[in-house]
Amino acid sequence: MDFKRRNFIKKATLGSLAAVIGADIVYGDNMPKGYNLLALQDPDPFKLFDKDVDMTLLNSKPWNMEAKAHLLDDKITPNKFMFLRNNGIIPEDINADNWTLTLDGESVEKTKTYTLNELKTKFKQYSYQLTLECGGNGRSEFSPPAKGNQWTIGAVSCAKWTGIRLKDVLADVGVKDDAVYIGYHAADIHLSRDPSKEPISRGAPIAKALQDETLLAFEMNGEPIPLAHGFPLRLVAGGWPASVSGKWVNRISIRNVEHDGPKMTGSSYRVPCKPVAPGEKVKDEDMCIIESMPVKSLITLPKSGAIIDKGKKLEIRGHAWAGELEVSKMEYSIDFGSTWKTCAVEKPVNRLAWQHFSASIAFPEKGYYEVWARATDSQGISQPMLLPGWNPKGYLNNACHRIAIKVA
Ligand SMILES: Nc1nc2c(c(=O)[nH]1)N[C@H]1C(S)=C(S)[C@@H](COP(=O)(O)O)O[C@H]1N2
Ligand SMILES: [Mo]
Repeated sequence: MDFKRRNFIKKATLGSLAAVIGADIVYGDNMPKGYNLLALQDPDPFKLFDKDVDMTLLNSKPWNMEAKAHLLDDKITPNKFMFLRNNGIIPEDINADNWTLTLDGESVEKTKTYTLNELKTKFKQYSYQLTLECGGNGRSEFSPPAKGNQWTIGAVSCAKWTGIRLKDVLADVGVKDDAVYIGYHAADIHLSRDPSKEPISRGAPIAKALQDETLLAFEMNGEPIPLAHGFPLRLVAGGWPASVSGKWVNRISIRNVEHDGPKMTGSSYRVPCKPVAPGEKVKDEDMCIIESMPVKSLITLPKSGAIIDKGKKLEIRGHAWAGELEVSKMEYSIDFGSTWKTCAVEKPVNRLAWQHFSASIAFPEKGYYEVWARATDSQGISQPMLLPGWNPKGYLNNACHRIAIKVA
């Protein structure tokens, strides 16, 4: 509960509490001093968003939640294990029946508005499994620390998205030759509730917007997108920071300049163009926009802390992804990175989907071990064993994932 509300309750009279709740508090005189009425407590976010109770709540204003590694074991991430990242307040009264999408901007041939139904019927539909990772995933490990949600490893998902190609809609409205960027606008509400402010409005270069897999999606895992994940219409641009994938999208601007909406400028979703020392101040003009996400992987089975019997092999599995690229090699180490052995790694089901790996590990004797996993992308770049380069906002931590194992 925030301070404002706590103070309010401390000072509140029974009459004012009743006014907030909308009913008399019949035995109100018996309430223990300072007691917080259930009706005034935050709603249960796990129930509210259909999330598994093992998910970790990072923030309630706005709602931010992440998964633990072992919860991400499914090949296709179900809603209950999908991280939730909001910059503002989830839109309150969405009516899909009168939802529209407007295409505008300096570089649109002619501003045009489509109803959701028009989009669904006029354009061909496609389904892709797309990896969405928050640019700040892994932020909690940086030192000196970076402000913002302290994501550990769980701000990544790979659901199956169904919708229409943004490129088909762009072709239908007509894009002028000078177009360089698209920027999304959405229906969520700024934390200040000032209607003139947007919580976030990011975008991508035209080349990314024109990729086959860049969707305007209306379904996730075969069902309407859950409200918190962008119902009824969401931009999905796999392989890039998930902040590019605008939820509750109602307008897309075709820009003749780099899009300049909130969280697109300054230091948001940017890293120093050249490496800097930890803690160094970096000028905004020396920060570059994050595009394709770096190579990364996650061991999703077993759960860290597993115990196995001596002489038994440990079966591990997980996923690996590499932004716009493919993962070409997957390895594990049980000796803190001194030697590495190969894991089997599958091809992605489609471009920009994560890939599955597995291995069967033999341990030489009883004791404590850590299994470290390391992916290498198709350009030969591997995950760093521990932390990658420090950056002021704590983005792009793609360090090797590690689990603890005891052989007993
Ligand atoms: N309209 C809108 N779109 C948004 C956001 C938001 O706050 N509002 N957050 C972005 C960020 S920073 C991330 S990481 C992803 C999170 O997607 P998810 O909540 O569906 O997992 O949505 C992106 N799209
Ligand atoms: Mo994000």
